[in-house]
Amino acid sequence: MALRLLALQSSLLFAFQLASSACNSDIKGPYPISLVVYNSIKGKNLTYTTEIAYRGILLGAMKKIQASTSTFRFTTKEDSNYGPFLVSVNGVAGNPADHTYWELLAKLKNGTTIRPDVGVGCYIPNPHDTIILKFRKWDQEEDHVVCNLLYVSC
Ligand code: B12
Repeated sequence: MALRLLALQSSLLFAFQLASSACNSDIKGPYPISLVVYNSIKGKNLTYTTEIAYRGILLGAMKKIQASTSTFRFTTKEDSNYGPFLVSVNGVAGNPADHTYWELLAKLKNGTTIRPDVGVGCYIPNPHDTIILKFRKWDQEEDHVVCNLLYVSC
C-alpha cells in the first residue's frame, strides 16, 4: 500500500513538473517595434521605438510610447463594430470633411509594406515591424478600390 502511494505521489509530481516546464517554455518575452509618425501632407517624420508584449496589440505599444515620452500623443474614437479608430496623432486630427485620416501601415522585417485590414486595437505587430501612421487624404474612388481588394495595396 505504502509503495503504491509512493508511486502515485511520484507520478503526480512528474506530471506537475512536466506541465509547468511546458508552460514556462511557452512564455515569450517582449519584442522591439518602431513607430513612425508620417505627415504626408506636411512631409514630417518622427520615429519612436518600444517593446511590445508577446502577441500584444498595437494600441498597447502606442499607449506605452505615449506614457514614456511627451512627444507622442494620440486619440481614438470607439467604433461599435471595429473598435478604436485613430482620430489624431500629435495634435493632427483626420477630418471627414477634408477627406483626411491616419492610415495604418506596417513595414515588415522582409521590407514589404502592408496595409493591415484591421485597426490599432486589433493589429498584432510582428517582432521588428515598423509601424507607420501616415496622415493622408483619401480619394473616395481610390479607397473604394483598395477596400474591395481587402487592403492588400497601399
Ligand atoms: C469608407 C471606409 C473608410 C474611410 C472612412 C472615412 C469616411 N468618413 O467615410 C477611411 C479611408 C478613413 C477608412 C480608414 C480605415 N479603414 Co476603413 N472602411 C471604409 C468602408 C469601405 C466603408 C465604411 C462605411 O462608410 N460604412 C457605412 C457607414 C454609414 O457606416 P459607419 O459605421 O458610420 O462607418 C464608419 C466606420 O466604418 C468607420 N471606419 C472606417 N474604417 C474603419 C476602420 C476601423 C479600424 C474603425 C475602428 C472604424 C472605421 O468610418 C465610417 C465612417 O464614419 C469599410 C468597408 C465596408 N464596405 O463597410 C472599411 C473598413 C471598415 N475599414 C477597415 C480598415 C481596416 C480601415 C483602416 C484600419 C485601414 C488602414 N490600414 O489604415 C483605416 C482606419 C485607420 C484609423 N485611423 O484607425 C476595415 C475594418 C475591419 C476591422 N475588422 O477592423 C473595413 C471593414 C474594410 C475591410 N478591410 O474589410 N475606412
